[in-house]
Amino acid sequence: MNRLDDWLLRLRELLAPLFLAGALAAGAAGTVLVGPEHSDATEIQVAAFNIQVFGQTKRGNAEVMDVLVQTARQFDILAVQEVRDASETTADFFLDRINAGANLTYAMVEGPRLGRTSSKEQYVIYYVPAVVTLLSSFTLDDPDDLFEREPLAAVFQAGGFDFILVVCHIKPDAAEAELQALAAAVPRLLAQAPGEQDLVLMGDFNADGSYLNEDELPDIFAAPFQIVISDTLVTTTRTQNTYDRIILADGGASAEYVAGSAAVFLFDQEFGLTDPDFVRTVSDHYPVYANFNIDLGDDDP
Ligand SMILES: [Ca+2]
Ligand SMILES: [Ca+2]
Ligand SMILES: [Ca+2]
Ligand SMILES: [Ca+2]
Repeated sequence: MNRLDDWLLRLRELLAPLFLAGALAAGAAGTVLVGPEHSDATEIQVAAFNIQVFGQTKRGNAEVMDVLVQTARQFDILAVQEVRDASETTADFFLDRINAGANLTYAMVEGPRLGRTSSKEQYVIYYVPAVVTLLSSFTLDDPDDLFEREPLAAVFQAGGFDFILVVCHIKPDAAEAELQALAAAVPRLLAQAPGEQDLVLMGDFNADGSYLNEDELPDIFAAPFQIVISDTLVTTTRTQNTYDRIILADGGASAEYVAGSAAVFLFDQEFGLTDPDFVRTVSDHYPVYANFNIDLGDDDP
């Protein structure tokens, strides 16, 4: 690389946040955003994002970090999967970056490093305490080792909406078995928050393509489940698959769910990113999100 190229690259890195800010201000695509940067008192926006091998290498890429930070700030809650860092510093690093210059401060719930091999992954749920209160959190007990990465759950309250958020990164090669285990675990998840009826399951469920015939998903999550990220949506940057899902359990959260709000956050379109290689460097997944009313009053029994 010659000195001019080097200088241009550095300039681009320095200016990247400005371009992103401009794209945000312009509201590039048609997404209806109600997250903390968009101050909506009646709804919250809850997202899940597999940030593909999110560790020291990725966090060292300033342009990628700008996209991740600007993406996180769109949402009141962001459930991140695939934090992979043996030093366990990346979750804090990302939190510090999100909060540097944010309008509202974020906090986080961090799960343990999970996995059957030396390749471990962590779930980290980022949230805005001024909007949502964290009541409790736990990792699901997995005594029979049904999950490669057992789900992390967090009980949140926002206005009149209290709910259990469950994030899980389903193992691709065991998608059907792990999803059945997740559906079967719902009574145990609900039991951790007595009286709570609202359960939101979200994450990279690998629920499409060669890993799972998506026609089988409604069988695994039969009524009263509601699959709000539906089969035609594309949630990856490399394929046409619907790996990432949001599923509402027991119907309780359906009352607060804003009908039709579940969608994919196309960060490339939102931020005007046109280089597909760069987009894929950010992640092989897009975030998925859904909006919930918080001003309806608590309808739990
Ligand atoms: Ca396990
Ligand atoms: Ca509730
Ligand atoms: Ca699909
Ligand atoms: Ca409810």
